[in-house]
Amino acid sequence: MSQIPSNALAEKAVNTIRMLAADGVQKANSGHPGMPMGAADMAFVLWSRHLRFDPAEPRWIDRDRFILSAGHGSMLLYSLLHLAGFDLSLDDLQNFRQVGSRTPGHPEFGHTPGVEVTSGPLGQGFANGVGFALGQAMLSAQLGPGNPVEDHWVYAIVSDGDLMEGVSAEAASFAGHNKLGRLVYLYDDNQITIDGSTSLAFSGEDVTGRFEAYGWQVQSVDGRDREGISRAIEAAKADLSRPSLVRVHTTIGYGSPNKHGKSSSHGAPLGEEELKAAKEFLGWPQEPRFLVPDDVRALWSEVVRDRKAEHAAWQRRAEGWRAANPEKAKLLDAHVNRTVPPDIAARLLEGADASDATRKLSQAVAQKAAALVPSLVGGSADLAESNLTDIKGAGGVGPGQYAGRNVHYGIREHAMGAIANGLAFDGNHIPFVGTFFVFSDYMRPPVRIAALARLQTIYVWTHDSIFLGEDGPTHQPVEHLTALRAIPNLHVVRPADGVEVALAWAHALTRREGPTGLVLTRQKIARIERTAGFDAAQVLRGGYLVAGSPGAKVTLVATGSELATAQGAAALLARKGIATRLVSVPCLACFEAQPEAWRREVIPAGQRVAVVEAARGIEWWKLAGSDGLVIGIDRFGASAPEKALAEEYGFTPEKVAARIEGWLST
Ligand SMILES: Cc1ncc(C[n+]2csc(CCOP(=O)(O)OP(=O)(O)O)c2C)c(N)n1
Repeated sequence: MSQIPSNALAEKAVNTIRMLAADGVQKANSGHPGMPMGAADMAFVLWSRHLRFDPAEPRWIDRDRFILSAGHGSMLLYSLLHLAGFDLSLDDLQNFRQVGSRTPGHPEFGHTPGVEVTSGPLGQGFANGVGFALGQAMLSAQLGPGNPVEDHWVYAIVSDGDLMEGVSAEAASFAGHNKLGRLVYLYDDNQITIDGSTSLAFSGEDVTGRFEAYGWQVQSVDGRDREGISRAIEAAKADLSRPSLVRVHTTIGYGSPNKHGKSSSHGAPLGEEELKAAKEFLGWPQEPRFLVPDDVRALWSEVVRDRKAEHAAWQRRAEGWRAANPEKAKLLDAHVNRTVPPDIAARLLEGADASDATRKLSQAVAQKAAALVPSLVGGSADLAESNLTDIKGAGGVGPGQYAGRNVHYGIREHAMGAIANGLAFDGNHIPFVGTFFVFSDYMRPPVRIAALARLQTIYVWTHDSIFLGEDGPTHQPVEHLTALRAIPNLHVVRPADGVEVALAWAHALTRREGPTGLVLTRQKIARIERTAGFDAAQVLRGGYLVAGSPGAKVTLVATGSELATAQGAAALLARKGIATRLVSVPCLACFEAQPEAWRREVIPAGQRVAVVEAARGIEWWKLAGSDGLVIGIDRFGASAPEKALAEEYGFTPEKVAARIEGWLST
């Protein structure tokens, strides 16, 4: 541990953070100075005295994780990363919020070394941290005592906004239940949000009581009391049986004589005059801007030198552990590399040529996948029985029991998505999480972040259409395929049978640059008959020809359960002398990413195209074209048996064939 700096030097180091943030926001003429200025003391204490890191190896597996959940305070994080020697220069800080800079408005994972999560949508980072702690506990339990990931902590700075968002409540409840004691969250309790005082909307709430009731340890400390903050962090770590929240009472915009304690310092530059006044107030030179005094630089070099020594000591221990535990070392590597066998598609395809409810087919494939991919961990929001997500024989995760591979997220879809993202950000697991497709709405914010941050998160969304039946329109997705397909970099895959399900899983397991949603039926699907010579690899292209009459001028496109319906319709049309080609498009985004030659082979020019999908269908018009037909659904579903709904909504082979015949005759 480095020498604790004198009070004067510590004060200077804290002011360095404040002024880097204020200068950065001023230069960009945009951003949030108040939070960094108010939280600079706690950030300095945490980073200089407690946080374990090595700037030369930002992904060191036993580093402490630091999450800035209040991502709008990004200049705080960028200043810390710069001072702590990460690959982020003063030039980068000066380019805050500019085109192509490494210092975007809110932290973006994969964009800036040392940024652990993409944060900004309040509450997400809070829940991501829970995923990090869960991942640490699970991997550590698999590896046994003395392992090389045993000893790290998950720290976060969270704000009023984070704690008001429901997702943090879900995640806190989950963390308390599961006794994730390696979480240490510092709450920037400044009682100010954008609209003004928290008394406008957050007054009567007993945050301490609420978190204690969740099973957290809660402490309170003054935000300028650096020793007190440090002691609180020690006390949080001393209680391994509970996560910890340290309420740090701060003043937003501290140092700005006219804006401190006010929402005016939250989200706008201080302004030249006020910046000048703040520098005067803090005894800081007016020029140069972005000043890092030499003694502050020296302080940080000392901190970094000590941290590197800790890393080196860890490396020696880890090598010893590897030598003594070769099998466990392999397991660790399989997690860290998220190893997937190169022939995964072929392995999952073995015996997969079956027809059934696609959720059931998925269950069978997931068992095989879990045996082949040690880092795969499952879970569901209390619907494991319906989503069929359990990894059989692998055991559940619960309080103090982390060696299982099935996470019980409870009925907390939003936090489930964000916790899964935490696992994926951390990178040592491939998480898959299940719920009813209609409730993908409840987890949409983390799905969007997963797509943006290029995370390998897998969603098992079952009960994928009105054909789930009697539960009725509250449970019947209609617009969800369209809504999710609108998210860039999310692959929505709606397979039709065992072959497509196996390849959908293979795709999800090998796709490292973004999330995949598997959209699966509750009901059984009739067998799909493919033309001889079918090559399973074609499924991975997102769209392929299932069957076709030579010379046909009409192509029927369908997905999931409607592929069998369209196949039935094609047979009826053939009897009337109307030849068709049948195309399956289990993944529209994958198909659209194919070279034009493939797309043209699947849907040749000059074809009339009819798409059949029991959903909103808006996105299919690009394939159908202006003389095409989209047989979809433009109203909500209804509570009735599946077969009655198929009649009512026009999704029997007969009704589909009749629609197509009518369309062709116009
Ligand atoms: C989900 C979400 N809703 C709204 C916002 C817009 N927003 C950014 S900061 C903020 C509130 C700021 O209050 P607080 O969290 O206390 O931060 P501080 O004022 O202390 O900087 C809001 C509403 C957001 N980033 N995320």
